[in-house]
Amino acid sequence: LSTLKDKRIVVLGAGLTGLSCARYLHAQGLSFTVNDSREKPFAAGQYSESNFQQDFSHAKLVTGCWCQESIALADLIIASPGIDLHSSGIHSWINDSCQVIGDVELFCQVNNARVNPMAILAVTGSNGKSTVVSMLAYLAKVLGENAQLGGNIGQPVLDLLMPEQATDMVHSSQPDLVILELSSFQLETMNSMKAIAASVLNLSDDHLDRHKTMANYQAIKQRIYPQAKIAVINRDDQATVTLDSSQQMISFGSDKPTVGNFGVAGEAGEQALRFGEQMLIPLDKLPLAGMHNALNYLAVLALGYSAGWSLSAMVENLKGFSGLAHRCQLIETNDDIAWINDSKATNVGATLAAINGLSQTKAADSQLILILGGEGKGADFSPLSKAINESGAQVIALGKDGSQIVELLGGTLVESLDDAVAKAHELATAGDMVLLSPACASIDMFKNYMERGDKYIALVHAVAGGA
Ligand code: UMA
Ligand code: ADP
Repeated sequence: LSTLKDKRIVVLGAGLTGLSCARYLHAQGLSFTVNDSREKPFAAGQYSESNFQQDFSHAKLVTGCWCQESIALADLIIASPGIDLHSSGIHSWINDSCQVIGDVELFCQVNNARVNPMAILAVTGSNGKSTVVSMLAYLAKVLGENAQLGGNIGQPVLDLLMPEQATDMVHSSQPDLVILELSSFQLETMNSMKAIAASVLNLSDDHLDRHKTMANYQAIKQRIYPQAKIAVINRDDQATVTLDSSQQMISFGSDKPTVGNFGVAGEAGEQALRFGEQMLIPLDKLPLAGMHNALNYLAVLALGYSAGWSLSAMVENLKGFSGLAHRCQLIETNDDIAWINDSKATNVGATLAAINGLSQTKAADSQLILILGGEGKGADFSPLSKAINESGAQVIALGKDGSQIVELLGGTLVESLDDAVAKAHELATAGDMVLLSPACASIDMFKNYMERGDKYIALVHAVAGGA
């Protein structure tokens, strides 16, 4: 890090990422500026400007606008992933010799320079990232690996380099292996990762408000492969295949696998995960339902296998991971209606997976009531129409893009989540399923998808009883 000494460093954003950068740079004895364009960047009650100055005595904090002077003079800019340098107008101020990176790129550069770099397994994709990395972390723990999660899942990676600085007290020692969840925003500024294996799980329309075209979004996701030894690709989704045909590859998919690859085989109702000819475990013995979760299990096995973990030990322990909250989660109620919270379905691909996966689990003569809507991030909702027609789902839509959804897919437009649950309660009878799987981000009405999911659970309990 001697190369950072005397450099003018600017950290853009003072959220989770920006503060982790500040902690790291401060621990190295470096001076830097943190610039956040919002008047009050810190969540009320959690942190304050005076805390900032106390914690980071050599740092300058600029809030309320982008600081053109600092940005124009910077030698190194560490940008938080949520900041779009192009649409914020910052880009034109950056001088030609300035390096622009993100926190994960800085982490990789520092890690590569260590005597014993931490090994990395990296996962990206439009959907299933958090499920896959959490399952990997669960297996790593059971198998006795010294591994930790980092990245987009909510654990800024730089904190993993200095466990003694971590605010959450979880990281008491440095891991040997980091399981990285990477967003397209993070991959945009990365090129130094040296992962054992990496996967683009799948690709569907998301974040096009920032990336503009699917081709651009796909190219950014594909940046993960040249930064990994083994590419773990999804045979069902051509867009996930590495462009370097000479790269070592392991594939997974919903069809029968060839030798050395992962897949699914067997008659309907008797399907099982497979590794080549080897039957691993029947799907109905696994807690997470739906073909999308079968693919998630296979991706986990392929990544763990790439890291040299025992296949039989992984398979034996798959049942112990019961999934994450807000992903196709059944709410306990006192009525005979299956109320499902899939608030994390913030894009069309996730909602399609929920409709296709869950409609198989309900009785044929029962109805599916689907709550959609929120901030659509520029997505095209028309791919939902086939699944909605085939499942006979009745749509209730809300939020910023609710009217666009009703215009395209039919259904009832409501004002709020309260109204959506009230309407669903009015329509549903015993045996039916009510699925909140919005295909949209929540930020037009809620702080985040967790707040939306928690509110839904509370509203459901109010009308249907239960915990
Ligand atoms: N900011 C500005 N001006 C702007 C926009 C933002 O100053 O125009 C400031 C905000 O005031 C705030 C800071 O930037 O202080 C926030 O930066 P950020 O949006 O990058 O968020 P962080 O808190 O640093 O969290 C980021 C990821 N957020 C995004 O990519 C939007 C988190 O992923 C991630 O967990 C965290 O780093 C740790 O790595 C969240 C996410 O929504 C979960 N990710 C997207 C997704 O999963 O779809 C990509
Ligand atoms: P991410 O971290 O990529 O957002 P999550 O595991 O949090 O992924 O799941 C987000 C949403 O995507 C949930 O609604 C979940 O049910 C759905 N999902 C999970 N895995 C897949 C998959 N392989 N394909 C499509 N949708 C999926």
